[in-house]
Parts: sequence; C-alpha cells; structure tokens
Amino acid sequence: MNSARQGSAVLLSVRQDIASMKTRGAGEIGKQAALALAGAAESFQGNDVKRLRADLVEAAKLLSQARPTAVSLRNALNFVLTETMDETSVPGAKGKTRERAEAFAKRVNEAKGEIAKRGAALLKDGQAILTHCHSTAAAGALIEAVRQGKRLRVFSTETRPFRQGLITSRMLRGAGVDVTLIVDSAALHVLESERVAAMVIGADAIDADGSLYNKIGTRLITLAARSLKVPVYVCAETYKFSPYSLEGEEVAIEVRAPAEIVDPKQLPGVKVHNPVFDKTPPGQVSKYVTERGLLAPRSVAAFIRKEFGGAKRWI
Ligand code: RUB
Repeated sequence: MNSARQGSAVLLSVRQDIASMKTRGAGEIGKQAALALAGAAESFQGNDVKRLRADLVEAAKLLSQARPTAVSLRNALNFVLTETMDETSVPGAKGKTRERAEAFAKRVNEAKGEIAKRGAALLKDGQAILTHCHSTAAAGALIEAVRQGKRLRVFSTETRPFRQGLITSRMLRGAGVDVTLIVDSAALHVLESERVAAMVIGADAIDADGSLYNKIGTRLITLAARSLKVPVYVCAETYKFSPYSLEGEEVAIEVRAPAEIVDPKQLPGVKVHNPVFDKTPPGQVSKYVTERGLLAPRSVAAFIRKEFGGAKRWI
C-alpha cells in the first residue's frame, strides 16, 4: 500500500473507532481525531500545498461526523487547522499539523489535571456523590478528592444502554474509591436515601445559553437532584463549549442503533428509539468546572465569546 492509501486507511479506522465507541468520551475522541489529522497530513504525497490544505479540511469533516453531539471533536479539529492553513509549503503544513495536534493532546491532559483539582476542592470528607456515565474529567475530580484523603462514597449509574457506568465503577475502584453501581432508575431513590451531597458529571457540549449536552438520562437525573437541592457540578474542559451556538446552531442529538438496546428480533413490530444524549437546561446545572475556574451557566455566553470569538473555523 502506498503511504497516501495507508494514511486514508488509518483515518477511516480512527473514524470507525470513534463511531463504534471503541474510542469514546468527548475529550478522548477530540484528542484522537486531532492526532489522526496529523497522521493524514504526514501521509500526503506531492508538493501541492493547496491540495494538502483541501484534503485536511475534507479529513476533518469526515472525522467530525463520527459523533455529532461532541463539540470537542470540531473544536479539536479547528484548533489543529488554525495556523496549519496559513502554511505555504507541504513540509511546513505537515510539521504544523503535527505540532498543533500534539499541543491539543497536551491541552487535554493538562485541562483534566486542573479540573480534577478544582472539582475535588468542591467535595468534602464523608460525602456521598452521584455520577452518571463515564466522564474522565468527572472521575478525575473524584479520584483527586480521595487522593487528598476525603472519604467519598460514590454512586455510579449503570448508564443504559451502553453501560459506561461499569467503566466508571472499575476505574474508581482501581483508584481506591468506595464505589457502588446502581441502575439508572434508582437515581432519585439513592439521591434521597443516601443523602447524596452532590452530582459530579461530564459534558459533551455546552451551549451559549448555559445548557448542557451529556449522556442520555442526564436531564432526568439532574432534575431529580435539583428537586432535592443537590448541587450539580459539571466537569468540562473549555473545548466542550460550543462556538457554533453563538450563531444559534443547535447541537445535534446523536441517535444510535436500536440493537444497542435490544435485539430487534426479540420484539417483532416494536419500534425502538435510542437517543444517546440529552439537553439539560441551565437551571439544572450549578457550576461548570473548567480548567480556568468555576463558571455559572449564565456566564457561559460571555465565556464562549472570549474564548472563541473571532477564531476561524473550517468545519
Ligand atoms: C460519554 C459522556 C461523557 C462525556 C464526557 O458518552 O457522555 O459524560 O463525553 O466525558 P459516550 P469526558 O460514552 O457516548 O462517548 O469527560 O471523558 O470527556
């Protein structure tokens, strides 16, 4: 296989890994997509920099469609394309793509470390905490709190249908956290009976109006939490905030295959609907915990304008 063919095979395989959820979680898919774009640049053959730039935009579009809800994907790819698109030679553009992709990957790791500290600071010794799905940012905050000597009891929802709660539970247990798995529909009962002190979750996308897009069930469980006045802390790196929402673009809710819920053959004639994210209104989020500090939902629009205002986007 020549290197251009090999490059596009690698790109398609990264896209497939993201689409099939072998690679999952908004931060990780942004990082892997950024690195895949660098790989695509490296496998380009020839001296036509305009062609390379056009190919990179096409590759970025292809990658960004793999998970429509995660704005981190598009933000990561735009981050890599910035500066790369100003390069006037093929070697220059290849080098810049790699440099930007690695800078993004570094940013992801550093942001998670910072969020872990800021999130942990919100939690107190002896508290019961509820989490949903598997967010590396949220899990990082819980692990950091325990590392600091705070004894937490964490309740982790199973998270139907993909059961990411099992990943969370294993990860937390591996880090020495006291963790209990519950089914999603036990959330309200557990919030009340275990006197849960806070919910700590992640984010896939955040709108300018402060709304949160996260794993299906987030809206329902945060509603349950707020009905008991339990605060909801959302651990979210700045690349989860949607610059597109400033122009009113709605975040798309990904709908996945019915077979992820049940084998359709078991239910002939029954329709099965599998939306995998939902939109939680800003009133159900207490604070966004970002690597730059805590953010109230009402301050998100100004934050997005400051962070992304005027930045060029290719996808
Ligand atoms: C994962 C999910 C996570 C966010 C944040 O959904 O909703 O809460 O992506 O994760 P899926 P992280 O399993 O469908 O990708 O903090 O790791 O970026």
